Amino acid sequence: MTQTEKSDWYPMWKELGIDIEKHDQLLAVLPEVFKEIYIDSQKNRPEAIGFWDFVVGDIHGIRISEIKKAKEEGKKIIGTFCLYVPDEILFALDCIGIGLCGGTNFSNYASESLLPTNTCALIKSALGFGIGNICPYFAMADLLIGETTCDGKKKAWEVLKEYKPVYVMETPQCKTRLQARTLFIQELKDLIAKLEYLTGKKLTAEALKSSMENISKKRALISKVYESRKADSVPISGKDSLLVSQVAFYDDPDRQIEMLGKLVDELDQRIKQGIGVVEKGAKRILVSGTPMAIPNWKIHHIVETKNAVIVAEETCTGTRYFESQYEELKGETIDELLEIIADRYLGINCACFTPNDGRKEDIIRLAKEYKADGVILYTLNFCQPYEAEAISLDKELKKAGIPTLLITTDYSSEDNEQLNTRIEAFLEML
Ligand code: BJ8
Repeated sequence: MTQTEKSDWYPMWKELGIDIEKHDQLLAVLPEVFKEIYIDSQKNRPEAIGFWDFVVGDIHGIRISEIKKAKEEGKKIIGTFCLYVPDEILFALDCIGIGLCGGTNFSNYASESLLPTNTCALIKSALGFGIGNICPYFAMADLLIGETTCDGKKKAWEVLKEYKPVYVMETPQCKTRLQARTLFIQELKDLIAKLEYLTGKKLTAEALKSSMENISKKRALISKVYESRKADSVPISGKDSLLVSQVAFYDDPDRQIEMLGKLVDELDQRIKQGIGVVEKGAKRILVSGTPMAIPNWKIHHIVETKNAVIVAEETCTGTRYFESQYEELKGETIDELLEIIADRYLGINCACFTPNDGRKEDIIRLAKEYKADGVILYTLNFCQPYEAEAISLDKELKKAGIPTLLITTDYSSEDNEQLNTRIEAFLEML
């Protein structure tokens, strides 16, 4: 992928069955939004971030053409919607895994009549993109893998299966139980069997181990980007860091490793030279809650236009994506490696589990590590697991002496005024 290449992607989109009129409308809005949020309102960004600007600028172009080529060469394309579907297994079987969560209400028109009104924005958006034929990644997918996390998603898979082959992995509900681990390992084995059938390939321990090492390398580099945000002054904005995580869900892992390496080197240099994106002493915010898929930059944008900076996200597009790294990979057989994978994933504290006390501990630890002045508990409307946890976390964090602000919102801009006022008041009080 080169940053100077410009191509006409229309023939490819037509071949994929994309609704060109709607897609044009989408692509007419996205660059403007990106320019306003990322280019015009930020200064002193790291140079290496230019790669991520380019990726968003060509969001349905080069990467789609790469995937299309890989598909023509026999690779299978797998769409996923949750961290709990292990990328390392997909790539070990020579598949390409693509995160398909949606972050805009642009696509809701296509899913509204198929879902109850009280469905969260992320599900409405993701389904709308697929069903409305406006997402080439979805169009390209040979298989969608769902999971049994929240109720909204469980029912979404039943709708989606009318449009694409869907396979549902069962994720345990009480993940600390001994049998949860056994169940999850069995689910991983069933997933492997499903993918082996789809690809006609047999998983080997060597391929699995090498894929685990590769994905782990990518996660470790994202973790280093986050590590740099502990500095004062912060060398990269919350908006840019969020973009880095969002792109990691669908870009080629090897290219990510290369580009993240360059970014991390630059961030190290910036810290040594004292170069930051905000003044020293600017208010530092930790955001915790539901994932933020592209182009959901709403809260970050509001916070960071107020001389404050988001220093970390306790979300699945944040620390939950890369924390709990594999220690030294000791396993040699598939069974041993699957145990390591299961232990890593069952260490992720998503609100869909009960009990989920680990999340409170994570937030308190992260607030300390990133020297956050306050925490924004961010939830999408109608997301019961995260809304419920936000209420109890609010009390617990206050008890621990950490100021909090509870925000429940969606992808529209209708509440922007109100959020502006509330966030401003919160920052003033810190
Ligand atoms: S591991 S957070 S990616 S389930 S916002 S769809 S929970 S109603 S996205 Fe998630 Fe996996 Fe958990 Fe992470 Fe449901 Fe809530 Fe909507 Fe959500």
